[in-house]
Amino acid sequence: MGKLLRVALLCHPTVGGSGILATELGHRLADLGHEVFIISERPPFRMQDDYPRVHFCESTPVEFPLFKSPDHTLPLATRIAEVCSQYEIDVVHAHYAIPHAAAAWIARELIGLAAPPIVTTLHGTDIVYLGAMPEYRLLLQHVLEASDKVTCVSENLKQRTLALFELKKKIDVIPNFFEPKTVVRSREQIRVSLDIGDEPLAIHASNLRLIKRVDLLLAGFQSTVAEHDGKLLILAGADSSRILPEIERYSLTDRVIVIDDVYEVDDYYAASDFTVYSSEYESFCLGILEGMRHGLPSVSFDVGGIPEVVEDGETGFLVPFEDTDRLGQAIARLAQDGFLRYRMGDRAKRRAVEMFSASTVVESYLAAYRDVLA
Ligand code: GMT
Repeated sequence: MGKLLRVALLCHPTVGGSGILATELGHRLADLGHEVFIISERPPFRMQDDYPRVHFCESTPVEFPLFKSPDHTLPLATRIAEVCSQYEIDVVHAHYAIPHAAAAWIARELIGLAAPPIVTTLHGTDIVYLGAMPEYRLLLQHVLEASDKVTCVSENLKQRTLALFELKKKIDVIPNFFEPKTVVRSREQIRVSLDIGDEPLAIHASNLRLIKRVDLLLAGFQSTVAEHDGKLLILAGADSSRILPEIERYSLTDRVIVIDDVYEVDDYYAASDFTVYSSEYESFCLGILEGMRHGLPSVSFDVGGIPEVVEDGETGFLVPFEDTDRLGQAIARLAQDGFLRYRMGDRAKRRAVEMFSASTVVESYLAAYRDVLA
């Protein structure tokens, strides 16, 4: 084992894959003996309290009468520089380019020669949406080039990045990982709490942002609802009131269960039978991987990096984007066939363990750190 490192992780605290990944990476690095400093506005939602060697360093946005909205980036840059100097940080790892890679770059200017190297991990919308916006383009191009290393969570995101920016920098693909937590409540207990019996249960866990296209999810579910008795559980990592009228519009109130603010997802995956996603883009789709690790096959659109996670017909079904009839048919197929669910779910779990386990992926990040420190 190489030298133990002091790593500053920058991430969004809100519900979303980039924050989840960064936080879990922090926990795993700490398990290996490294010191981790998570710099964010508030503790990320999956950060565990009192975790040995994981320190939370708050960065406070500034409200000032002359500012139209609070300034987040400049106080963050200042905080990164302080933390780097105070704790002798070896590597700054920015998850999600805006504003984190930009703030890390400003911090490096503040620190000067003693500044630690910057590793930037791109997660998806930071490139696919923000990267395409003229307001960020030049800055993004600059901070990506200025990072000592850039990583992407899928080959698809790498190609999207290279198509948008003229980068001399090489991009490494390091996929996401997921390790389940111990299930606390049994499948039966969860099902009783949801007031359901043993009917097939599809699960969708997300922050319900527009990109998740919950409208298409409901349309797909509704299209074959007469063919099976399955239910759909939506774990909302954001205010679900926006989607409730839509559920009514599709006459699905007795078939769709929505729960807000679920942070411990494992019990719900363990009580479910397959995952369903209908996003218009996903660089990876951590939710599908979370389900796979619990032995759940998936149904989703064939977009972005999802085909790198899901083997179509083997561990899940991929259908063309916006084809809600095919989405519904795939849902019905899994809902009606317990043996198929079991067979595909078993393969999905094996694939998750083989390709997307913490041990392999955390080692790849450590190799990236060592590379920039060499
Ligand atoms: O919506 C989210 O979950 C946040 C979002 C993002 O842009 O940060 O997640 C992205 O990062 C996750 C972790 O790498 C990926 O699993 C998601 O696919 C990706 N989301 C998109 O690309 C839309």
